[in-house]
Amino acid sequence: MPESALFAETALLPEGWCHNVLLTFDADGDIASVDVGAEPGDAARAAGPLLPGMSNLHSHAFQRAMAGLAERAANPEDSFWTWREVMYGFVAKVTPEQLEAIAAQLYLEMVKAGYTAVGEFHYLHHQPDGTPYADLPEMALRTVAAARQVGLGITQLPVLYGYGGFGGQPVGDGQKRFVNPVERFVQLTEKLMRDVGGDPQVAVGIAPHSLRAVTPESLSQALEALDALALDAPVHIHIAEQTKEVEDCLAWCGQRPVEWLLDAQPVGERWCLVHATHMTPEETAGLARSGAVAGLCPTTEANLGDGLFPAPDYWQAEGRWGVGSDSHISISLVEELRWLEYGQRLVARRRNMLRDASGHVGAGLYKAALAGGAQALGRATGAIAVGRRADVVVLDAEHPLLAERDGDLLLDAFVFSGNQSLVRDVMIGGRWVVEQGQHREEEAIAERYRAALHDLMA
Ligand code: NGQ
Ligand code: ZN
Repeated sequence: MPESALFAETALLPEGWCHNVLLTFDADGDIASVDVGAEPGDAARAAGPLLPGMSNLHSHAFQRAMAGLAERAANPEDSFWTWREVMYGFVAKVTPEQLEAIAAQLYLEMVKAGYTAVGEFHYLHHQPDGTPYADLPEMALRTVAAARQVGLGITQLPVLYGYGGFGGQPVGDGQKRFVNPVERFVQLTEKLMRDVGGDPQVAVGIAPHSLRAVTPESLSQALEALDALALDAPVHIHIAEQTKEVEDCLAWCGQRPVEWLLDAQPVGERWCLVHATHMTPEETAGLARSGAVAGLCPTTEANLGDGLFPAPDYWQAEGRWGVGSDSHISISLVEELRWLEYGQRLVARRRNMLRDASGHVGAGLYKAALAGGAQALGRATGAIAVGRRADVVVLDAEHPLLAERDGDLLLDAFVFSGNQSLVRDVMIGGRWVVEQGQHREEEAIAERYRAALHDLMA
């Protein structure tokens, strides 16, 4: 049952930390009113400080099931590209039932970490031999079913994948489950939109996989088709993650990936450029100016040896950004945020680098990622305010780590010292999804995940 009201002694609102906050919700799970300095009346009471829930803007759900399988040295030249071969071997076998079981376990871990929405960058479309399923968006719908089971908000981003490298190179065997001609990709997206339409917990955008996997023509065609369906739907793309990708792009067109995209497409607020690791100062400034979101995935970028995002320049230019757990080597919101800062500290040999006007680094990171994540996923989330989704996180006020911490200091402690989860309760769309650190279907979801892994690893 959805709650109709919630009272919190302290809550992070857009104007800052406020006391005695009473929220009411409508039947769809949107926030209908916010009153500060209110009486609780008979509203449910939050057991600790209330935060807006975080968006996880970049996920490949199936990869959760291979976390740890690519950490064994096989070749002195192990790299992103050899990891990708391991990943292709793994993805070759996953069935629709297994994908749903893996995604449910993953999304359960996400809500327990304090994520209240996910952007599922989904390219595992077809059967192992590349034949489409009878229902084109079968696999995409499995991730939606998993999100619904857990109660997580989802922006499904079906991926356009057509080629194996810049300039329209043919795909390899490991990529055949991903491939659609543009026309069939548009059919898949349309069918998906129709099947999930009207559910406030679900949105649909599109994701051209990368400049390696599309041509300028197919990219433009897909964007035109999306415009005909939904003008403001999100568009996500992997970009400039690896130096080899930058070199190959230069060899193909004489421009760098971010430079090319900013020139070729009207990159703006509906866009999310995932990674954007390798940029010149001009590209960094251009991306910030565009109003698009940089989709940063620090634990995956570290795990895959991508390089370091030029965060100091991007912060200087007031660029927008959010975080994603991407390959799911870690499902820890605080780890994503703190590694963004730690990467910079290790290189610059300084401290407190990615700061905002408040000077509170943890709090500043949390607030910026809230705004950027919500923008990238195209749903009304990311703030405790009228008209936004009732997606909130209650921190564990009784935890010793949070003793004598409040306001932005509380967020600094959450981000930098939380390893055991400091998330107590999570409400999504007005429904309690996590209570006292537990999800109602935890056991059943884990059991189904173990069974899927047993079959997959056989
Ligand atoms: C992916 N993941 O699509 O899962 C990619 C690897 C590629 C990341 N880039 C494959 N982290 O980029 O070709
Ligand atoms: Zn990715």
